[in-house]
Amino acid sequence: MSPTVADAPIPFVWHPRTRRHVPSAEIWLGVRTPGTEVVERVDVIRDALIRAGHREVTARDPDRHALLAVHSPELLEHLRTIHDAWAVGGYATDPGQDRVVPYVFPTVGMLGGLPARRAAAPHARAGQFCYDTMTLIGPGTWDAAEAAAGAALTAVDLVAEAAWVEHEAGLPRAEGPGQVVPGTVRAPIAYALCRPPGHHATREAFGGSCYLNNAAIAAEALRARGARRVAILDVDAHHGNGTQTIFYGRGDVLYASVHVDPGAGWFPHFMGFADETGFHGGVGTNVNIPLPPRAGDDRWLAAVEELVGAAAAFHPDAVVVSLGVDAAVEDPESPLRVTREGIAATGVLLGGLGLPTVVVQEGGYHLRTLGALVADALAGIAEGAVRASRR
Ligand code: SP5
Ligand code: ZN
Repeated sequence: MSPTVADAPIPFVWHPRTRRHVPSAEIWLGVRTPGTEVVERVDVIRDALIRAGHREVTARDPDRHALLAVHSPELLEHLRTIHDAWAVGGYATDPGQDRVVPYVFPTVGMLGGLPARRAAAPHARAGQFCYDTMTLIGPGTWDAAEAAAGAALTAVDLVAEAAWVEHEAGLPRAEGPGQVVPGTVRAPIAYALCRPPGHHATREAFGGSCYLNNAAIAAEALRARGARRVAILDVDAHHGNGTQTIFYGRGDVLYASVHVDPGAGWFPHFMGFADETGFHGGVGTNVNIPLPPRAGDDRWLAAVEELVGAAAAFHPDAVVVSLGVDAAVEDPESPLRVTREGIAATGVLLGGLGLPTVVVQEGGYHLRTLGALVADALAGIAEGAVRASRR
């Protein structure tokens, strides 16, 4: 299977501001290690997509209510202001740390049932909203996170508007301007080159190299555009604990993920198990398929098929794909062993749903292959959508 995109280009959205986030390091077990979610990631992906003939679109700014649909005002305020407070606090010279790094975490175990007060010291507030020590904040982090969310929202605009144009042409795709409903023609697809990624960010906390949950923001924006049910399919190598948490009690948004088994010792460690299936109004709308480390194409693609089956049975009006390509065998951040062909075939399966689809970039850290992997995944999605429209 080698899909080509010449006849099925996908608009891709980004903003140069996504380059302003320079993590510089991750504090790993107390040790300063090189950052993995680096600026060059956008450059190699962008180059590959331009070379593949896709059309570049500049992201708009996100509207505040679209961010508040997913995140608490306190988290947004923290992300927007904490680096300035850190700079004023002089931490860059004493103790010599220019990035915002937490040291104390107000866990449930610490508070014993009391609510966490807003800490006075910036170095304490750092641990109030961040749940790990790997996700640092620099001077451009908020700008980039905001731009990434804007990219996801612009991709939603493109998909919803394409759906309406098809409807105007007599094709049953949309009920009103910018509205999304299911139809019978090749589904519109748009890709958001989000950086930093988002699926580890919860309503009020961040971590795992993520700050704002771009996929969740896209899903809520699709709902605001008229999609009654949205399926989020997460093929990043890690479980998207943030996205799961945001929609865990919701029956209108399905979250379905394949990832390396947290029970085998992999991030995010505490979530992503198969028995997490949703609660309250969301019982049965959360699907986790953990795979053993070293799983390759066969197990991976069987799991993706299962996710796609769960999504089809959910009868969504639109789909959000959390597209990480860190399951690839070359990737330094995951032990999974999916080949380049396996990534392309993953795309074909996802596109085969034949629904309006917003693709959001998550992880993928092997710079030499990252661009090709994303381009192949998108080509696969386009190919799958074309095949679905002929069925
Ligand atoms: C979006 C995404 O793929 N986030 C991945 C976050 C998982 N990071 C786990 C890192 C575990 C320790 N890595 C050691 C390398 C330190 N530089
Ligand atoms: Zn990942």
